[in-house]
Parts: sequence; C-alpha cells; structure tokens
Amino acid sequence: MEYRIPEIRKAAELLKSKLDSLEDKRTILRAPELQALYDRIKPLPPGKARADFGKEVNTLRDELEAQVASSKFQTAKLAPIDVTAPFDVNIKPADRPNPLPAKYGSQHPLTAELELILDIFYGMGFSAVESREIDDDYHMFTSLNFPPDHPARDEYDTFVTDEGLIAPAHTSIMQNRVLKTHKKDLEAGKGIRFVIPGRVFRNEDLDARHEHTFYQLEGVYADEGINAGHLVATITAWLSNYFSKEVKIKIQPFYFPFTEPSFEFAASCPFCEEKGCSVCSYTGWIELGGCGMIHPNVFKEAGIDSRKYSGFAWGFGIERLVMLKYNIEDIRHFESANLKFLRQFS
Ligand code: FA5
Repeated sequence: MEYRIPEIRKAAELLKSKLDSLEDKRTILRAPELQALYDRIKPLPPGKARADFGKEVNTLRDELEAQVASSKFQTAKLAPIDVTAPFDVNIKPADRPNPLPAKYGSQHPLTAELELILDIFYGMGFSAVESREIDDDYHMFTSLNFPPDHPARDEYDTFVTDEGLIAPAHTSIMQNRVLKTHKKDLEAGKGIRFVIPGRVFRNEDLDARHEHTFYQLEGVYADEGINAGHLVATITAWLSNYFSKEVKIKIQPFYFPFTEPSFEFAASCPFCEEKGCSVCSYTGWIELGGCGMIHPNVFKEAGIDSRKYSGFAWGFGIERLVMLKYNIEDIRHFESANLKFLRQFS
C-alpha cells in the first residue's frame, strides 16, 4: 500500500520493519508509533485533511493486522512429519522416548519358519506367490465350486466390508488365479506347481488353537496324469524335510467343495514315533490340514480341460505347524508382542 501522507508513509515503513523482527507479531498493533498517529487525528481541524489522515491511519492498522494474521501460517520450516513414528518427530532428540533399537530386533518366528517351509518347496520345484488380504465373493466361493447359499459357506464365516469385499478365510482364494494364469504352462507341458502363503481371517471363538487372524499355506499342483498318490508323496516329502525325520502321512475322507475326493491329512507324530505323547494327545498322529484332488468344476472355471489334466491342492495352518514343532501351547502367543516369548526364537 502506498501512503500519500508523508508522516504516515514514514511510520508505515518503520512499523513494517519492526514487525519482521518481532517474535510476538500481535504487539505491533500496540506499537507507540501507531498510537502516536491516532493521537494526531483529534487535534486536526475537522474537514477533508482530517478525514484523509484518519482513513490512512486505519488502512495502515488493517494492513498490519492482515500481516499479523498471515504470519500465523508462516511457520518456521519443520522437518517432514512421519505419521508412523511412535513419537512426535518434532520433539527434541533428548526428550524422545527410547524404543528398543532395531539392532536388538529379530525375525518373528512365523516369518522364519515360513522362509524355511518355502525353501523346502523351492527345492521340490515349486514357485511361491503371495495370497491377498481382501477379495471378492467370486474367488472366495464361486470359483471354488460353492453353490450360492450352500451351507458349506458357513464354514468360512469371515469379515466383510460395507461394499461387500471379503477378508479371505483361506488361501484357496488363489486356486483360480494360479490355475488361470498358468494354464499356458500346462499346455506347454510344464505343469503347475505353486505354494501360496497368506494371512487369513475367520469369525472365531478364540482359544489356544483358534485365532481370528492366522496364516495358511496353500499348495496347487496340476499336470497330466496326477493322482492322490502324488498328493501323499508330496506332503510326505515336505513334512519329512521340515521335521528332519521320516514322517508318515495319513489321509481320511473329508468334504471341501473345491476338491473331489477331499481329505484331512495327519502326520505321524515326529516326537514319539507314533508311541503317543502329549504333543499328539497320545494318538501317535497329528492333524495338519485339508487336501484333495482339484474338483473338475474348479478346473472348468479356470478354463482348463479336466479330462486332460488333473491335480491336487492342500492347505494348512502355519501357526499350528510351528506350535507343534516348538511345543507352543497357545496360538495367541504369536501376536501377543510378548518379548519373553519372541526372544526364545531370536
Ligand atoms: C481350509 O481352509 C481349506 N481351504 C484347506 C484346503 C485347501 C482343502 C486346498 C483342500 C484343498 P480348514 O478350514 O480345515 O480348510 O483349514 C485348514 C487349516 O487351517 C486347519 O487344518 C488348521 O491348521 C488351520 N486353521 C483353521 N482355522 C484356524 C484358526 N481359527 N486358527 C488357527 N489355525 C486355523
């Protein structure tokens, strides 16, 4: 703003330069230089000169006020804020909480065991692909041969968003994707061999063996001439490797809409050679998961001719397997963030 009256112009320059150096900008509105201008209005004779003087003083005050207001937003340069930080990054380093330094952290036991499990499968010629944590009705049910309103859907009661998206209750949601994507490998005579780890969710009553959020590992194998013998041999080879000792596998009939025939599989107890111990509840056998021959309708949904190709799939809970291996009595330890528990594996 250009002030016409020299006295006001001079005061304006002075007040503006003063404002820059003030920490509390509001005090400029009480500056003696501004007050002196107001004091000058009253003694002036009534008329245009007095009105012009008063108008310019008010304009100067408005201008200063606007500058004070805008200065509130001209904050000093702050360090970028990391919203994931467990404390305000603007706190002086000396006043910050002292969390456990990263060098004392270690892999979570489930991560370490999953890496080991995957390594075994890589050695057997499998590839791995991760499952998903949000999905739709088609992959959760329809592509897996669950007819609409079929009671088997109740076995997989899980969390659903308002938009109808589903937190998957099992890693079998990936069967259709893997078969569809690698159909061309089958046709090229290569076969499909995939393992699929993933986090799954269920509406469960929680106890020592049931979590609402846990991990599964799915396996999908398809080629020409595959039968249940290949299924048993594959699971036996993997488990014997995992427990570093010969493990026998027992399958017994079960029902899953997406496999036919379907089985539950159990392993001979690696801790007592089937004699019976507390780990296997004195039965000599440990139930591990579900499996079966891929249902023709699942192949059909993926565009694969089930008269030419066959295959098997299985799924098991990773926590339950790791609990067995380390004799962990309660599944809830894994997500408890209890350092006493976690340090036993570091
Ligand atoms: C299934 O989830 C099938 N999708 C498995 C399958 C895959 C069958 C491919 C055939 C072909 P089931 O609901 O039984 O099946 O779960 C498999 C395993 O997940 C169980 O044996 C158990 O090890 C684990 N599991 C199931 N529910 C829980 C839970 N609430 N907490 C921890 N582990 C669980």
